[in-house]
Amino acid sequence: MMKLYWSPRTRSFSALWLMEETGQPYESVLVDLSTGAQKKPEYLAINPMGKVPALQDGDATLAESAAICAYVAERFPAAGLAPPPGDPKRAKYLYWLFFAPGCIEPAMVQLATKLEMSSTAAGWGEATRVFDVLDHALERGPWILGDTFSAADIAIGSGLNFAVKLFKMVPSRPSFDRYIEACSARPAFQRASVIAAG
Ligand SMILES: N[C@@H](CCC(=O)N[C@@H](CS)C(=O)NCC(=O)O)C(=O)O
Repeated sequence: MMKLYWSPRTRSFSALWLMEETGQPYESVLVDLSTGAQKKPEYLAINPMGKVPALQDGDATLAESAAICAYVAERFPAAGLAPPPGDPKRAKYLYWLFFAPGCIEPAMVQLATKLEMSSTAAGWGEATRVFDVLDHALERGPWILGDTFSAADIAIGSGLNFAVKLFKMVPSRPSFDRYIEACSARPAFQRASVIAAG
């Protein structure tokens, strides 16, 4: 059975939500960040970055929320969380799955910290443009691929929920509010929220 290492009120919510979407059994292992458990040698052997989430699947171990999304979506194809190779939607699926950690995440941190940075040097360019692009892509909805829900929505939706709704790091927009509402209405999201609340 897969082992998910996570901690409440962190980015590891996406991995909880993801596992709940698969309907597969998994063992949830709480990492107590307040005691520094994430920087202890036993945990660093799982994720040398000392961050949650991380996932163990037999001999396979990985971290990074978006990588976990990609891995689990492929591991359980019947859950329908990723358009398969050959499906024209796969290109945009991969694009948005990488856009989450590559552009949304750093843009969100940049807005929250008001860090000035050259948009040419920054791989995500201008933070406001990142959210303009996302806003435009979410206009049609309900999901980032249109009618198809995928693991990319878990990567993006949990980030937006965190940055827009919970921590107000990024100004809200009607498309973001609609999207967060659609994500939060999913039974798997709700089950994950109950687990995360302890
Ligand atoms: N890039 C990582 C970020 C993970 C991350 O930043 N986790 C934070 C919680 S939100 C953490 O574990 N912090 C503990 C620490 O830095 O000591 C991902 O997307 O999974």
